[in-house]
Amino acid sequence: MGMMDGRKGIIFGLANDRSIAWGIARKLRAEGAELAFTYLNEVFEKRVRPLAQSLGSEIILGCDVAKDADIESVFTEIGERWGKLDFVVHSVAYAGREELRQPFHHTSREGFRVALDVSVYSLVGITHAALPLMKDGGSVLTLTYLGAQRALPNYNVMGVAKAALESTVRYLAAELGERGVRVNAISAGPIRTLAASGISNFSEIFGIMEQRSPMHRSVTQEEVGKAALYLLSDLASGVTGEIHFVDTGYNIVGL
Ligand code: NAD
Ligand code: 0WE
Repeated sequence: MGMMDGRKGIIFGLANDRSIAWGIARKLRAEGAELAFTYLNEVFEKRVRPLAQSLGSEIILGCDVAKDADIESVFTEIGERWGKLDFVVHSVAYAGREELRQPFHHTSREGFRVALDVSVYSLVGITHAALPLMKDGGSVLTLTYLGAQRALPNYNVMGVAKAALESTVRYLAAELGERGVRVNAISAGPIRTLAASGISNFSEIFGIMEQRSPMHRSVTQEEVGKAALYLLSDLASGVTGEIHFVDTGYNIVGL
């Protein structure tokens, strides 16, 4: 008897077995959820398809979240195959490599636009498209980072995007509560994933987590998965609009 038996959901943002989305997917599947996955393009498809299949998934679709038509066709397909949807996991973010390297005041208009389009607007577009399928209510979850609330070195336009994402969570939650659709975010501590690779001072960031966080260690994909299970399941039936930190307590300390 799983906590998610009979529940169907779609996960955006699986890239490989280090993705936060993978930690979430495994937990949801272990509790009986039926999962659909999307991947960005053929490069990602090669990794995503076998992972998704290993969790018994049959719906594995391409979707560039910067394209309205892609989002639309994903939910048309889900509608035809499942006819309903219980949850959505949005685990997608992107900013141009340059924007995370240069000083923040160098951010280009196009770099700003792309970061907010892919990392923030996508949650609006996806939630809108999912709504008609969430007939018995539903739960939407996204991933954010402390850089939304504090100015952190190099996070730059992604911090601005995450601030907008957290606000988007509140506006969606306020509006969709009466339809029984909850919208929340997990603010995860730093985790070594594809999106974290190529960030020059990542080892330093890990060292700081180990030194300064109340639990003196970093978080794991599995720990984010467990919190996601809570927010996506009936356990969190009274929780919406929340930014829930899963960061070994780092956000609460000052020094
Ligand atoms: P990841 O690289 O495994 O996942 C990011 C995903 O975004 C990839 O699957 C990529 O294909 C997808 N993506 C990028 N542009 C896209 C587009 N246009 N259309 C569709 N998909 C697109 O890395 P991750 O660390 O698991 O990131 C997942 C989420 O977690 C992101 O929102 C990230 O900001 C957030 N997060 C990460 C950390 C961390 O330290 N790794 C901490 C807090 C929050
Ligand atoms: O949200 C993120 C990463 C998001 C991300 C990462 C990349 C790297 C590759 C978005 N876009 C890109 N574009 C690329 O070209 N995190 C929370 C992980 C992260 O990223 C940082 C961090 C941390 C932590 C960037 C600078 C400083 C710290």
